[in-house]
Amino acid sequence: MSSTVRIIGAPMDYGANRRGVDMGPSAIRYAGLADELEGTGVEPVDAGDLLIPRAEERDPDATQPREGNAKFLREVGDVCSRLSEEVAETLADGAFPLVLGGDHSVAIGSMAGASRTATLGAIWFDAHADLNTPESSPSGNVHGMPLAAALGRGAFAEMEWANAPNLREDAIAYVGLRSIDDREREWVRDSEMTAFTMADIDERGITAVVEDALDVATTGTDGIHVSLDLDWLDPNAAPGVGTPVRGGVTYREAHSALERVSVRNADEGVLRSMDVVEVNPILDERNETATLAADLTASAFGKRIL
Ligand code: EXY
Ligand code: MN
Ligand code: MN
Ligand code: MN
Repeated sequence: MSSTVRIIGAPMDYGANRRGVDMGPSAIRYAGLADELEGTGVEPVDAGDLLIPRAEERDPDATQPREGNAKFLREVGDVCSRLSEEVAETLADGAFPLVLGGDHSVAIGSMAGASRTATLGAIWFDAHADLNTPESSPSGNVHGMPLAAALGRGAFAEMEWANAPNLREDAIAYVGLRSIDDREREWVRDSEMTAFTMADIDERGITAVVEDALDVATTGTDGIHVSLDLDWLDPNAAPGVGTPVRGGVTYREAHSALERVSVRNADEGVLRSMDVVEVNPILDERNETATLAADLTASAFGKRIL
């Protein structure tokens, strides 16, 4: 892994149903992300934020389902196309792209950029499956669709900007899944992806599950994308998210998971890109979810107690 970590802010909330997630990048920076990263020995370089017009400045009709059943899909496409360029350029420069969301639809851009010139696996730390298509989505919110977009499913098959060209479906692992729509359940079961639910974590422990997820994501790939949705954690630990789901991983389990990622990365250099998403400061308590996001990110880069 490169020792330069380029922080790319993507303050986008077009894909979420609750406003405020566009403040995520600022909140995570204020929580001390750069210092935390520096403490692990990497060199953080802040590339600033992508310029993203507020939703109110865009077509008011876009708040209504459009293009199938997806709100603001054109706007998400514009942001993700630019983000994909940034990520690809960061990798070409020999640096590591760390994307701060924003709602989870930013991952469409992260993975498109990270898979341009390399075969990519992914670990999806999330309560949700994020596998809806514009056709299946119950909400029309694109943050419930990034994996379907990256894999070119449903209407996304026609949207080149959304597809992650060398993302391997059989190298995608969910960790901590616990909220899934009926169609998504069928699709996850029929897919080549591997799903570790909260029940697997209860039964086997977080360490064993994350090791298996790392095996899945690194097999047959050049590197992995880690997507960290803060609603993966239990709302007790991470209250500042738009779609909280009870029964998530604890504060300590989350640290342990990202520490496993960093150990494997130190041994094998497996990390290629990462995004940290869904932090909503309006819903947070004293910036604690953003602080946790910064801390967990540092854990992925090797932060240790001793
Ligand atoms: N499955 C639901 C939907 O598609 O509307 C909820 C998705 C929430 C997605 C959050 C960010 O991970
Ligand atoms: Mn450059
Ligand atoms: Mn998500
Ligand atoms: Mn989620």
